Amino acid sequence: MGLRRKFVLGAVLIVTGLALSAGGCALQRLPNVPKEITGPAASPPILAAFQSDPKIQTQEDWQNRRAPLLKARFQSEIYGAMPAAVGYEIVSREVLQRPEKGAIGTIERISIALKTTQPGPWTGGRPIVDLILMTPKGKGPFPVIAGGTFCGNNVLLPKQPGMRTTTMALPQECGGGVPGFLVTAIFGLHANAPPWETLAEKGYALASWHPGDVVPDVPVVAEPYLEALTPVGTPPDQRTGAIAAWAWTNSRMVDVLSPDPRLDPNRIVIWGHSRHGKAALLSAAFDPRPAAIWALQSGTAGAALGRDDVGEPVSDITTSFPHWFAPAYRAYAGKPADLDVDQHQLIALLAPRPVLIGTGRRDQWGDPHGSFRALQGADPVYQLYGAPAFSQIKLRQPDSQGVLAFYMRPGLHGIHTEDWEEALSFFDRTVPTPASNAPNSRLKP
Ligand code: GTR
Repeated sequence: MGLRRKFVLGAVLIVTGLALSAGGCALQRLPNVPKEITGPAASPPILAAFQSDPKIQTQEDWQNRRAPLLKARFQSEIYGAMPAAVGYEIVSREVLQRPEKGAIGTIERISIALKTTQPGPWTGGRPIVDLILMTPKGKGPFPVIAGGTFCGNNVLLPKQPGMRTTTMALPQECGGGVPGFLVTAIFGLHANAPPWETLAEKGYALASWHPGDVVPDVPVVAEPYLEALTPVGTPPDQRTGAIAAWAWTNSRMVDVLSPDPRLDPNRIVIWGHSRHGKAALLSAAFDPRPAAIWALQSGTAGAALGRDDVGEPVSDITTSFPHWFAPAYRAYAGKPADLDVDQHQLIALLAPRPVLIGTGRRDQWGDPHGSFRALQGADPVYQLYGAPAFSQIKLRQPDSQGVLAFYMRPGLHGIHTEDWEEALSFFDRTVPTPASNAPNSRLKP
C-alpha cells in the first residue's frame, strides 16, 4: 500500500473513531426510562364492545367476530392491504457450506420467486428472495428461528464465503464503509448477524433473508414495488405499506420452511428487530403458523401503544418512513387518539402463541412502557385461551413463566448478545423439543 493511501486510511480511521466515540458518548447520555410503569392502560379495553361488535366472552367470539374486524382495521388505517398469498417457486438451491471439518452445520441459499397477482418493477417482474438457511449438525427436525434482517445477506455471516448482497436499493446505513461500520458499532454485534454458532450448538436452525429483496427500504424508491403488491381494487389510501409487504414475505418464507423435512413446521419462530419487529408481529397476526414471536424494540406500530403518542410519534414515523404504511395512517399524525385500534389488539391477534417483547432501558424512542402496557392490554384474550395471566409488575424483573413475556435490558436501540440470550431461554421454554414437551407444552388454540 502506498504511503499516501496509508495516510488516507489512517485519517479515515481516526475520524471514524472520533465520530464513533462522540456519537456513542452522546447516545450513552440518553436517560433511562423510568423504572416504574407509567402511562394509561391500553384502550379500548380489549374485550369491550367495539364498533357494532358486542362484548367478547369466549374464544369463539374473539376468533370469529373480533379478530376479522381488527384485521380489517389494522390494514385500512395503519399498514395497508396485505398482499395476496399466490405461492412461490424455488429458483435455485446452493449449498454454501457442508457440515464437515468443524463447520457449524449446513448453510444453503435457496432463491425463491414469490408469485404476485400482478407483475412489478423487480427484475423478471416478481420478487426473488435469497433465503439463507443454516441447519445444525445432527438429527432434526429442528426448530427454526426465522426473520428478515436489516442489511443485505452479505453481512449476515461475515466469514462465510459465497454470500452475496442484494441488487436492490439499500438504506444509507447499509452502504458499507464508515456508515456500515457505525451500524455495528452503535447498534450492536448482532445488528446484522445473528449468533449462528450458538444457535447451531443449541439445535436451532436459522432462516434469514433480506426484506429489501421484496420492497427496498427507501422512501419513494419503494413506491412502485408497493403498488405492484397492493391487491387490485384497493382504495389508494390503503395501498400496501412496506411493513405489510415484509410481513407477507415472512409468511412466504414459512411456506418454504414448513415442508422442509429437516425442520419442524410446528416450531417455526418468527423474530425481528425494530422495523422488522413490527413486521414480525403483523405477520403472525395474519398467519397462524408461527409457533412463537420475538419482537425486539419494535416501538410505534409494533408492540408499543400508539394512541398516547409516547416514544416515536405518528407524525414522525409517517414523515421519515412514509413507505412503511398505508397513506391513511398519516391522517392520525398529531391526533393518534382518533385511531380506534391500538397495538395491544395486534398482540392479542397472536393468542395463544408465546410472544416475547424485548426493550432497552435507554430506548425512549421505542417506548418500553407502552410495550409493557400493550402486553397487559392483550392479556385478557390470552386468558380466554387459558394462558397464565401476564403477572409481571416490574419492568426490570421478567416473569420467567409467562406466555406473554417482557424484558428490558440496559442500553439503547440495537441487537446485543443479551437479547439473543433472553430470546433463546424463552424459546427453550415455550417452543420445546418434542422430548421435553410435557411440562411446558405450549397452549393450543
Ligand atoms: C427508527 C424508526 C423506528 C424503528 C427503527 C429501526 O429510525 O424511527 O420506528 O423502526 O428505525 O427499524 O431500527
